[in-house]
Amino acid sequence: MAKEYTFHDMTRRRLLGAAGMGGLSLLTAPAFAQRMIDLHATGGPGTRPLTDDFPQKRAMVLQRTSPPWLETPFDTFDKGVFTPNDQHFVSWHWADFPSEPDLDSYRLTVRGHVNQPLSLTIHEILNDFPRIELAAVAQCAGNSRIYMQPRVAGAQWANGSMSNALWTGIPLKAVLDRAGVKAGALQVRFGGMDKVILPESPAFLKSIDIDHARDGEVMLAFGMNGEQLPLLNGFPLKLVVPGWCAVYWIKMLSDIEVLDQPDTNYWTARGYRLPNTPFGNVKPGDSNFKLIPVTRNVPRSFITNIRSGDTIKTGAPTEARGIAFGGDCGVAKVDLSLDGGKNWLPTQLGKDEGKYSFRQWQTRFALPARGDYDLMIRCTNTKGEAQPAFPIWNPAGYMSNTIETTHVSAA
Ligand SMILES: Nc1nc2c(c(=O)[nH]1)N[C@H]1C(S)=C(S)[C@@H](COP(=O)(O)O)O[C@H]1N2
Ligand SMILES: [Mo]
Repeated sequence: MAKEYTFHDMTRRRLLGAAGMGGLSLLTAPAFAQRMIDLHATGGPGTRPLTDDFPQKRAMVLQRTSPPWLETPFDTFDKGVFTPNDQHFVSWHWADFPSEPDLDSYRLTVRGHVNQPLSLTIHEILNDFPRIELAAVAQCAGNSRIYMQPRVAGAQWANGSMSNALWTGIPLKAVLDRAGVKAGALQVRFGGMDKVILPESPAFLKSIDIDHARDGEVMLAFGMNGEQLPLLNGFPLKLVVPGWCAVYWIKMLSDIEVLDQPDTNYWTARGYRLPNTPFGNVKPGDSNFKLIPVTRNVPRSFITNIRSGDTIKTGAPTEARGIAFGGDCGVAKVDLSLDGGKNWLPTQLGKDEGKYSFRQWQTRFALPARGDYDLMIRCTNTKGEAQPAFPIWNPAGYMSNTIETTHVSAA
């Protein structure tokens, strides 16, 4: 039974989202205790402070203060497949967004190539449409960028610009149907309540194709793990595009425009592009490749209970566990290697929370003799796509899904 989200609920609790935000724009440097976290990254600075200075967030890895880039601490992923709301990662392009969105004046506009433009109140969004619920991983296209060698420009995310949640909302299709999409519609463009800082900067907008927008799964979400959205994750409404990179998941969603021409806005037409090569992989210095937009997620898997540098007792039965996701389809299998990828052992998959969700895996192993070992974990999705063994590199640092290696020693 889906939790009831009522207008009253959201109004009464909206102030939660504002706590502490007044001071956020004034923060230039973290003013809190400097507990540092080691991201195990080479080729540049590899540590970051942990911060609990942001509203509705517990300790997060601080990548940048304003606009906030906050990473989910990796040990969170060992505790379950759903990332708690107060540890769901945060990323914004522009620092100018409301610290207390006013629900009374909030409107979601639906306009463009439609028969009947709409201006929906939060009350109408909550009450006038069917509800849907699904689990889906939100992952920044630049997740794990810090591990690309040589390093590339952009947020130096380790593996924590991804999070999984159970999303509750209404199908985008239902809203588009109410507006009545005209024949000849090509794309749907989404914008939020955030504003550019410099007038010449392009507003952050993203578009998806009309058929994708009407697939019944793309969702306007107001609920996240049974709660309202945290402010920094897009309160009061967030576009959820299951299986696609989080860059499409517009936060503080306020505008939906149906286009009868391809979107020419910077962020759709030019930004967020990767090489049109297998796994988006190229060599530094290469330039003979085409760029294509980042779109769907690709399979990934992680060991969450063992970290590089750990020592394991020789011969002792040892538990390995972690998470995996298939990308834009489910997880078919997750395999573990104890010998740097020569041999692979099957693992047991945990509960299936839906094909876009994290899935837990676990197994037991023993390291036969003293020495150093490279543990590797590999996800194969239900389309038969497996993670590659070679390191992926591209100039923007997008869509890395190389098999993860954990260096341990048996003693
Ligand atoms: N309105 C708005 N939505 C946005 C963005 C933004 O800058 N503004 N950034 C996008 C990117 S690149 C990412 S990775 C996700 C981050 O979502 P989160 O902060 O809820 O984790 O939001 C996406 N939606
Ligand atoms: Mo992102």
